Amino acid sequence: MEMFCYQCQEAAKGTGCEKIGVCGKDPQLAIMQDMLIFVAKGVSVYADQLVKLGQKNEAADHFVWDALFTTITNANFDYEAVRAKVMKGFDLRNTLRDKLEKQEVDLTAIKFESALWQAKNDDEIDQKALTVGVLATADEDVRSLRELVIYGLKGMAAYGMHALHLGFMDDEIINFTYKALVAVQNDELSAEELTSLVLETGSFGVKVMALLDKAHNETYGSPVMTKVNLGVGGRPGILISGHDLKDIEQLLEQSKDSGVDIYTHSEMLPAHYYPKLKQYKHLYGNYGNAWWKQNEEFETFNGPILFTTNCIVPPRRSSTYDDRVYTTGSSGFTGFPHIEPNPETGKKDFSQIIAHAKKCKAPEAIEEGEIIGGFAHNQVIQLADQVVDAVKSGAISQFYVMGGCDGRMPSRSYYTDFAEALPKDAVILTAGCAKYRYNKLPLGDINGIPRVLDAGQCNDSYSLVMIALKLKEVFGLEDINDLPIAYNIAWYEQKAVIVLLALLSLGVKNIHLGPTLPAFLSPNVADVLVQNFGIAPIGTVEEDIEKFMELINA
Ligand code: SF4
Ligand code: SF3
Repeated sequence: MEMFCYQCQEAAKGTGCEKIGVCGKDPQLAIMQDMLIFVAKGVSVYADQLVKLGQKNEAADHFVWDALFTTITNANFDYEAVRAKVMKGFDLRNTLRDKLEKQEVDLTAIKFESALWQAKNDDEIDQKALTVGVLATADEDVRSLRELVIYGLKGMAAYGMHALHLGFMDDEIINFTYKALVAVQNDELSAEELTSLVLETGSFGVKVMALLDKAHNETYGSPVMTKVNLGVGGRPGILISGHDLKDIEQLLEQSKDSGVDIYTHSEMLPAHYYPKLKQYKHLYGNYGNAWWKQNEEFETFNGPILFTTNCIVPPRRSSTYDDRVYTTGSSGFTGFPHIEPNPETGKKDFSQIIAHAKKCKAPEAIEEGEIIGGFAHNQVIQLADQVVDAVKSGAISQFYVMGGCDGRMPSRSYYTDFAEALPKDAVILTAGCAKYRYNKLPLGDINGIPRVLDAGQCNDSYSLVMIALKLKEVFGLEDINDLPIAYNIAWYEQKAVIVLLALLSLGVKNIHLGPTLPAFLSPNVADVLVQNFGIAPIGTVEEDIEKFMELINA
């Protein structure tokens, strides 16, 4: 075994990648990512001590969230960049320890390896990295619970970083991140204690999504119903992918008089729904589909592409676009130029990408027409009367929350078939790139309400919860599970893990999860989720619709 990773839905053979990642991550990179998590745990040990003394450390906040975010599936494939972060982390960890020692804090009880291990030379880092991964925890149930927490924290960190880029921070969330990263190293915690840590992680997932929702809404206005062009214009374009709205804002501002159009890709589509972003006339449309089709779609785009976060797919050898891809934030890929913010102003300079675009041909059309979205909580609550009337009259009989991630497994055609097979009086509530499986289908509307209501990015699953809570209030129900809403979630990477844990912490039951259950759930941990929350794998479309109908009518 040259590496071991089982954090995403495409884990090899449904158990884990051992030779090379299905995502393209090679063993050298995989092992260095394990080391980055190890050092983030070490930094957290001392940052947690500082929190107990009431002392905030912004360098630790940024480092730990960035380390978690960097290791999310398909975010960063740049070995040297990851290694540089590891080195920076060890320095930071030692600085934090010195800081505590200077205050004469007794650190003798700290025995965690991540907090104490020191490299004598650079080679030792690579040697040590081989021993600190997932399999360092021998017991499969403890490993499963620890990793479930860590993957939730990765998703939480990603959302936290986006909020932080907009100047929004909640110390409670970062302090929990430290506490949890210490707890997953503690051999004295029982399985019950780790299980409650999993649920606590979910409750902080709700908090971080609420924080990001506030950051987006207060900075860019609340999303409104918007039609987004799928076609192309005659000017050169820049395609921007990922989730970071601060990045697209800066790109739009810097390119507004440049003769270049900006197109969104995959999870950046919801940028069109925000009033302050949609006012830029050169925010032209959305190009392509979910992340996994990028190998083909980037060829025909013709212009430069900017990744602000996951999901990057390594270009094929025959690719003709690999010299026009850029990364920023926690994302990276060896050979792609990486745009760093100015250390003093925090601003990013995208002029290199804009100049690059001017030399390129306009994109080639791969689709035409429009799609509609922008149904985040404020917009839906404005339509509440219309929605409630439709439910009361029986025009809408049920809602299906189908948020999450898309992926390349052929079995994901299930989600397209499921959307098509739903009764015509059912409405789909979606968020995340999972939507690309059905957001272009001609599913029509019910009394003017589209049958696919897209709230936005995966973090906007928070909006779906707000909508459910509003309906619960309007209908005077005690329990969110009494609503005619079923949850059929698609997952791929760790942001979907925090979304799932957030839903569980809110008491949502009977979620169907697919296209496969996570490899990191041991049989016993999976059983706890089944027994306590009714989590189930997907089956066939017909069986599942029947099961959901029974639940809704119960
Ligand atoms: Fe395999 Fe997924 Fe890990 Fe990549 S992220 S190595 S595909 S389990
Ligand atoms: Fe998609 Fe990668 Fe998860 Fe934000 S872009 S949802 S998979």
